[in-house]
Amino acid sequence: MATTSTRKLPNIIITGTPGVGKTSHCEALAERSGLKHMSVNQVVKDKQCHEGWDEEYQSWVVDEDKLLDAIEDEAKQGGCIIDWHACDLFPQSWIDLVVVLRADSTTLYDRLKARNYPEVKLQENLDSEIMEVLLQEARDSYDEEIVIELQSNDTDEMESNVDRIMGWLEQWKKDNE
Ligand code: DAT
Repeated sequence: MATTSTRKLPNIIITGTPGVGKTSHCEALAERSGLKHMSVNQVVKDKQCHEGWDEEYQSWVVDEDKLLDAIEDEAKQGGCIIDWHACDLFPQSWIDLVVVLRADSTTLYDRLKARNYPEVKLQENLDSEIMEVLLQEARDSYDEEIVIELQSNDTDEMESNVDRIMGWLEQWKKDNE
């Protein structure tokens, strides 16, 4: 059962396939809202919440228990914008809004190619986006009314997404005064 009783500010997850625009959205949102951008990637690296480096995927193998321990205090305080390409590990009771960003395949392909992703990782991520894996994970893990899907193909969409989340935040503050 979710409870916001200990939080004066909400916690928001910004999730989606790598390259959809999570970091860009989190940075813009953090600047406008004053909430903290919690880059899980950075936490994993800084606090060593991993079991080593996966050469094939060129990424850390995350130790989820360590990660949750590392962010628990901050998350319980509230006011975090959690930036991560998975969302099912965070306890429901911590989370007030889950934003799943989406991008068209061609747009995503170009973004991942520009990052020099290994072919196997690029293809898996494109498949995952097409199959709506992250959207389904969000819907399976949280109440449907807190999960929103937003398109992130260009800057106009990003601006309107940030406006929309800011609107949601103002309403949350009023409702939780
Ligand atoms: P993620 O954190 O999901 O991996 P990102 O924020 O690093 O994604 O974005 C990847 C690249 O795509 C980066 O060069 C910024 C660009 N991008 C992302 N979303 C965008 C949008 N809505 N409009 C324009 N560029 C965008």
